[in-house]
Amino acid sequence: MTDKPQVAIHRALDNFNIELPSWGFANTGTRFGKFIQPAAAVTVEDKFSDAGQVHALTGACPTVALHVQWDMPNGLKDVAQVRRLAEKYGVQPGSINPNLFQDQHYKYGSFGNPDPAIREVALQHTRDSIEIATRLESRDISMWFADGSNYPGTANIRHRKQWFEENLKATHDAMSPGQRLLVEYKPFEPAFYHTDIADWGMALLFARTAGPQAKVLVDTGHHYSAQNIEQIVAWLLAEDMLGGFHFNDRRYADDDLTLGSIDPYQVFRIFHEILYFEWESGKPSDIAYMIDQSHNLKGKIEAMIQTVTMAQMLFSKAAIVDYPELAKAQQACDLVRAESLLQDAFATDVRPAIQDWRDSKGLPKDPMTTFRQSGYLEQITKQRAARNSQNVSSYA
Ligand code: RM4
Ligand code: MN
Ligand code: MN
Repeated sequence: MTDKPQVAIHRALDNFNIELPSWGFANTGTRFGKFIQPAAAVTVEDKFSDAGQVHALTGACPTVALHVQWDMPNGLKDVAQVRRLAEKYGVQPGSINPNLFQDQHYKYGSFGNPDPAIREVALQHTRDSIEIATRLESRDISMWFADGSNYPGTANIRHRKQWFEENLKATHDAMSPGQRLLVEYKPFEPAFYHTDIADWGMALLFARTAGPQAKVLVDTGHHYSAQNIEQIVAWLLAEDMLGGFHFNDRRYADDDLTLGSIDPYQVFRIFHEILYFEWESGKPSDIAYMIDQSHNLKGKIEAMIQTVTMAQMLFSKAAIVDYPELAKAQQACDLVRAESLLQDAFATDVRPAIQDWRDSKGLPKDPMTTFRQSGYLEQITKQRAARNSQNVSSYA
């Protein structure tokens, strides 16, 4: 590798942070059941502790996303504790995720519920979440809705759209100037006929209606097979509407598999569109990179380390595409040359340069091996096994 790519990789990694999901450290499962891991996080303190480990080993995860109901069940009363944990474990609260899908009253929806009283409950929870974000100095309020319907004819799709617009505007009005509202979309699940925010176009329209601080959140798992996600990314960048990512990989649906485990080239192409945009426009993009994965079978901390190092690798590969040459080849319609420039970057072994970067930051060269040798997993397994053994779930 010449000097130039090495420099590009170091610069790219200096600017690349990725947020960890608190829920990725807890016991989760499929709808058919949970396989309990003795080392899984039980309390919010465990989650901060585990996230702190991943950050200490990778240097790339200074924040942890919080799901209000799971991590702060007492709402504002839990703020002081979360601040204390952030201080203790060296990871700050990141995006705040209101939970509008779990409580019994959301059976027929939250912002799209035909009952105005329930829409108001959902809005109030969202306002409380914004207040939590303010007190925790979190910038992003990240909204995912399970709203939708299961059978044709059972919901007034246009009315629901309007109710969403009203509540999203009210949400936007409740934010302070520095905050952002991230609107996530998903084509199906848990609703299987229609979902109120089913794709990026709907999320974009809602974000535009809500106000200037609203942007779209792209969860890579929330697309139909074969959909061109990097084109969506390029369009959102061009519209200045790309707010953040939830990264995970998929084979069939919203599988929440480890990033890059199925299709690393796709993640590379997404990063490429972002970095190409930055090079061409001369301005940095303002994107919250977040992980949205919860591993049911893999060890949770190991899976997170795997994810972060994979993200760093694919981001580094995207950072060494020869942009001036690519622009020339595209302009000249030299298809093979243009395509090869991407393929050459993707084929480059960037691991030595990444190890070098880690070394320069005083980080372990190989975070996974260091984690495995650290004894942390054995220690938490001992501490948490008894509490986790109480945790059982079944489908029916
Ligand atoms: C959803 C969506 C949300 C996440 C929940 C747990 O499918 O991806 O972002 O918060 O799962
Ligand atoms: Mn998500
Ligand atoms: Mn999802």
